[in-house]
Amino acid sequence: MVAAPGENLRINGDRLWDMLMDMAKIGPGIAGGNNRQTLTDADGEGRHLFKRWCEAEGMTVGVDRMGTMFATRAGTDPDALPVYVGSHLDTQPTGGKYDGVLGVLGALEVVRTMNDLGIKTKHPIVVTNWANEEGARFAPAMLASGVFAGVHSIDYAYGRKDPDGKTYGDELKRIGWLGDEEVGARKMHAYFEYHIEQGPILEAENKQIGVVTHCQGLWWLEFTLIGREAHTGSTPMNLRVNAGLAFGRILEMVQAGAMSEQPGAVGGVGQVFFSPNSRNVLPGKVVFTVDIRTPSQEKLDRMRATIEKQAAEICEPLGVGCSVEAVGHFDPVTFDPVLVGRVREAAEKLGYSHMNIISGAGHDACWAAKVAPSTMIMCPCVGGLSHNEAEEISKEWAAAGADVLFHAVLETAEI
Ligand code: HGY
Ligand code: MN
Ligand code: MN
Ligand code: MN
Repeated sequence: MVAAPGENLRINGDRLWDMLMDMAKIGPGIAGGNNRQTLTDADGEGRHLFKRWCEAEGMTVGVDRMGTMFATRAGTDPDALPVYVGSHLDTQPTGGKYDGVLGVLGALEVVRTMNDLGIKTKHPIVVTNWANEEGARFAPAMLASGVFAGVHSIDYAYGRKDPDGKTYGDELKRIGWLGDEEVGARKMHAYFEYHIEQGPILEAENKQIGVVTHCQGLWWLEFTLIGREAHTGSTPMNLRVNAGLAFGRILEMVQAGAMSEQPGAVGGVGQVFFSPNSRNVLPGKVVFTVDIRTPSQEKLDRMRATIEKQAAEICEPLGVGCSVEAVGHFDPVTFDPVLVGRVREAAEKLGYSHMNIISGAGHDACWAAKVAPSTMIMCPCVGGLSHNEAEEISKEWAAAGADVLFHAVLETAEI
């Protein structure tokens, strides 16, 4: 039965939910979420499950030299560039079940629905699982899509180290997902990414769909502070070279800086390493990453300059050495207005409440937008919570966004 893309065409929400719950069983966390970090054995297991599901739908699965997976559903015009639809299966160490996963499996559900309905598209459809989106184990985030877009070299990527000193390149080989495709050789007609909002706006505004027009820009600034290891009990306060104190003051400064740039700016620290990290030793070295983000290019660059200047002013009187390296960055992104329009039209055609939204989190779509017309679709998440094992969405929200994805992709891939 070949169906035309009428108003009533919907994906199979129960099947999508079952896929999400089956994938969530791989790399379980300790509090109901997931720990399926990039290039761990659990990531490898999730990749195999995804590959099996794609091949069962008649798709062919290619893998590139960064480990990104591309599952292709053939189109009727072999010369037509494919429509890519993807996100990521890797998670934070205490991640939720839906961040990234909803986009990859939502894309697969779109293909399953096309197969159910006997729909043939002119452009092929490529369901994509980008490697290392999270940047939790190997910084920066969106590493593989960054190499794909020509932002990072593959040698830089292969050399990135996790906290145990293991390299991306070695771990990719170890789990057996080093592919043979040249990274970035593939050309895209368009790129769609479906993702949970990871913020509170859609739920608070009681909207089912986020029509994502932009993504805010980001800097990840990795500071290394050098103090002097000393006894916390016998070292007088005036003789301390206290890198831990400098860290605390810089953290307070980042907070105040972000608050001074309201509305629409965030800043904070999620990761810090004290060395030797012993209760009764003043740290000789403190390494931490400042994460700042805002949709405004001007604010983003001002915040970076201010933080670096004031960090040096904090460290100098304490005698603490201070160096900084930018380990992650992208400028604010504007998504493709034609594709954004198709998302909005699909939501309207399907009768879903919707609103324009700027993405607070970074996504592979931010780098895809450098090489092809790209956009995103968002669904709400409970309490706006994400990067937390308690991350939650409803089956209805998941299905509504996938319905919109289905129609926007169908419109772009052409029947
Ligand atoms: O950091 C981010 O925004 C994404 O979750 N990697
Ligand atoms: Mn994500
Ligand atoms: Mn994430
Ligand atoms: Mn820039």
